[in-house]
Amino acid sequence: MAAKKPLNIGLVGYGFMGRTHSNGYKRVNDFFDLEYRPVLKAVCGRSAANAQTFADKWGYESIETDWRKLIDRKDIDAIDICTPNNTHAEIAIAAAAAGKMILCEKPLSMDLVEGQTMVEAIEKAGVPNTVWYNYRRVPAVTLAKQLIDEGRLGRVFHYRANFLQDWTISSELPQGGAGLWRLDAAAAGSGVTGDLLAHCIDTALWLNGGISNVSAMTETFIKERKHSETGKVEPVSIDDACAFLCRFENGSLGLFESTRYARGHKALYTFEINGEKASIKWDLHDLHRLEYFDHGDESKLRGWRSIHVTDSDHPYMKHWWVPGLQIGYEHTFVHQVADFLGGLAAGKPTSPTFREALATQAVCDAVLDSAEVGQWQTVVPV
Ligand code: SOE
Repeated sequence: MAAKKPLNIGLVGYGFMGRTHSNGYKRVNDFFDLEYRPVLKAVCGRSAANAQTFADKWGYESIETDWRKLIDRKDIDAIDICTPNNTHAEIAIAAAAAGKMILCEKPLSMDLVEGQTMVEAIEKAGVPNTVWYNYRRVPAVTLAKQLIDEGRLGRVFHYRANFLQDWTISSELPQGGAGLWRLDAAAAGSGVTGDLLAHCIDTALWLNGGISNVSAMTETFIKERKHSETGKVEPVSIDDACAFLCRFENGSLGLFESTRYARGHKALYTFEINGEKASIKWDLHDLHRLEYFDHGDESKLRGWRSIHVTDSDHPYMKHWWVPGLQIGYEHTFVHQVADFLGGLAAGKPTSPTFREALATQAVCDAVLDSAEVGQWQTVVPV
C-alpha cells in the first residue's frame, strides 16, 4: 500500500476536548483505510508545563505557548481549536488567513454575528473546515439519518429532544477558569443553549431540516458565583436551563429542553421523531440502540423494534469489531477524523462545515433572543 500522506495537526487547547480529538487522530488509521495520516505535530497552551505534560502523554512532537506562532509554522497543515468559545473566532480567522485547514470545537462562535465573520474568512480562504458536532457520528444517529432520507418516516409531525445534566447544582461551584469557563458568559457566550442545545439543534437540522421560528424560556437558578479568576462573587449571566418550541420548515413541530439542574442525569441526550409512516427514538445512554416503529408492519406483529446498531452494514461499524460488539462516545470523534480525511482525499467538504454550523448558531441566537423578549423569533436564514 502507498505511504499515507501526512496531515500535520496543531492542536490549540488541551482540556477535555483536546483529549477526545487527540484520541481520534491517534486511532483513526488503525481502523480506517485512508489516504491521509494525522501527525500530532504540536500542542499549544498558555502554560508550557501543562502543554509539555499533554504532549508527552499523547505523543505530540512539540509545544507552543502562543497560538499565533503555531499558525505561523510552515510544518502545520491543520489547526484544531479546542479552546473556550470566546477564542474560536480570532484563532479561526487567523488560521484561515494563513491558509490552514480548520477543525473547530462546537459551538462555532459566541453568537451569529461573530460566526458570520468566521464563515466569511473561511470561505474567502477556501480552506477545508469542519465543526465537531460529534453526536451525528454515533452509528445509530447516522442510521436514523439514512432511514429518514430513504423516506421511511414519511411526513414528519414532531421532533423532540432533551439534553439533561446535573453538574452545576451546587452554589459553591465557582465560574470561570480551567474547567469552569462554561459557567462564565464572557468565555462561553451562553449556558446550556450553546453548550448542550447546540448539539440537539445540529442533529435536528441534519435529520429534519431548517427551523423557521422559535419561542423560548431560560432560567439562571444560581444568580451569583465566585469567579475563579477575579476571586470576587460576580453575577452569573449564562442560562442554566432553556426550553423552546419551534416550527421546522417542513411543517413539523419541535420541542427542546436542556438543563444542568436535572438531578440524576449526567448526559441524557435523547430525541424522538414522529412521522406519518414511522417513528424513531434514540438515547445517548444506550447509544447503539435505535428504536423504530413502522406502521407498515403487519398489524399483529407491529411494535417498537429495538435495533442494536452494531452490524457490519450499519454506519461505521464494519471498521470496528465483529457484529454485536459495541463502541462508545470516543469513537464519534474517530469517525469525524475519518470523514474529514476521506473528504480531503475526495476533495469534498466534511459536514458540518462552518457554514452548516452557522445555521445552528442562528437558531441558538433566536432562542436566546426569544427568551429575553418573551416572544416568538424568526430564525435568520444563513
Ligand atoms: C458539558 O458538560 C459537555 O461536556 C459539553 O461541553 C459537550 O459538548 C457535551 O458533549 C457533553 O457535555
